[in-house]
Amino acid sequence: MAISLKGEFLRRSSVAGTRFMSTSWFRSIEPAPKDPILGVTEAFLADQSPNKVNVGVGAYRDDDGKAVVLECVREAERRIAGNQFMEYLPIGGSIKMVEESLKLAYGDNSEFIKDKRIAAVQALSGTGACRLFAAFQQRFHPNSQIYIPVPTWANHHNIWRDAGVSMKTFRYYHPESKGLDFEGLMNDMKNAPDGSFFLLHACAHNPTGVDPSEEQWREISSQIKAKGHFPFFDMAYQGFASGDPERDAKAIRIFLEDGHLIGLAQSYAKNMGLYGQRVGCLSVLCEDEKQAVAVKSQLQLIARPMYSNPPVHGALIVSTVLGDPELKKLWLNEVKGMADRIIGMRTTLR
Ligand code: IK2
Repeated sequence: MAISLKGEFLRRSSVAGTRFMSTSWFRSIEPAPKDPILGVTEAFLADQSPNKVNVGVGAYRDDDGKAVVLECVREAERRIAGNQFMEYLPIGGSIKMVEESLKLAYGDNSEFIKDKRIAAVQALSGTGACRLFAAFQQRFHPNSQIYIPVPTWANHHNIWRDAGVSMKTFRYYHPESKGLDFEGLMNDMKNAPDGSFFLLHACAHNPTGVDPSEEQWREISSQIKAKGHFPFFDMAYQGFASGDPERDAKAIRIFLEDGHLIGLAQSYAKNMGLYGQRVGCLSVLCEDEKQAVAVKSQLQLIARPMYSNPPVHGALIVSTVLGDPELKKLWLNEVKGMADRIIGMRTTLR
């Protein structure tokens, strides 16, 4: 009934009130402010200066300022070419890509993978993984908050805000020492209500580049455990901090050793140079397999009306590279090459 009345209204208004309808819907909408990071890229593209440098979004460039496609990715592309698979992936994405992602983060021989305790889905890169987790948090812990470091990647604010999760902050960077405000961080964790959600950058903290030492991670892990907080790791740069993805997963491994349940966002934008392919993974370590099955099914339920299922091509590249020992070895060399060059350039600049 309601539908037919609406149809009747639209039919009449299309005769008498077309002008009214077509001009009124969006009249009160003001232009949105430009994104502080991607807005710089827009300004960069519009600028005619031959000497321009883009200091906005972090994307790796070679000595000529050119975008880089990794050799392992080129080879994976050659192998994928002619692959006729263009159908929809399942809602949770490529099983092979997800398996390889879990090995990278949790360890090749992780007991949690063997015990099927990890609920994991392919995500729309790191941003999509964070957004999916934020929606999951909002759905199952609607009164919870997320504590985010000061400062953090600007988009974290938008992600949790748009998911309807309220945010609090914890101290992270100490401007005077240009290092970690470890005392402030520990105090803020201690003073947060028990059972709060904490967002942690697993390595290569954006924007400061300041990471806790291994010893500090151990203390952070103990504090989080003592307070019953939930650690959610955003790992957008695995391999970029030290040149070795295993080493960069150290914080996660410490939390796993300490018996935490964790959430984790992974991205292949930077470490495989797959920026525009939007390929990543969201995982949640659960108490047992039954819980992991339930959590995964709920993540899929959230994803289905948002984007239905993730894109195929990037997932095929990742699973081809990480699933082949030779290509994986090449990738590890290339990651190290990029990380060493970044570290070297920063030292020179300083
Ligand atoms: N999390 C952090 C901490 C990041 O730095 C990024 C990447 N930032 O640069 C790209 C941007 O500003 O959009 C991400 C997550 C997510 O990156 P992606 O969604 O490209 O994997």
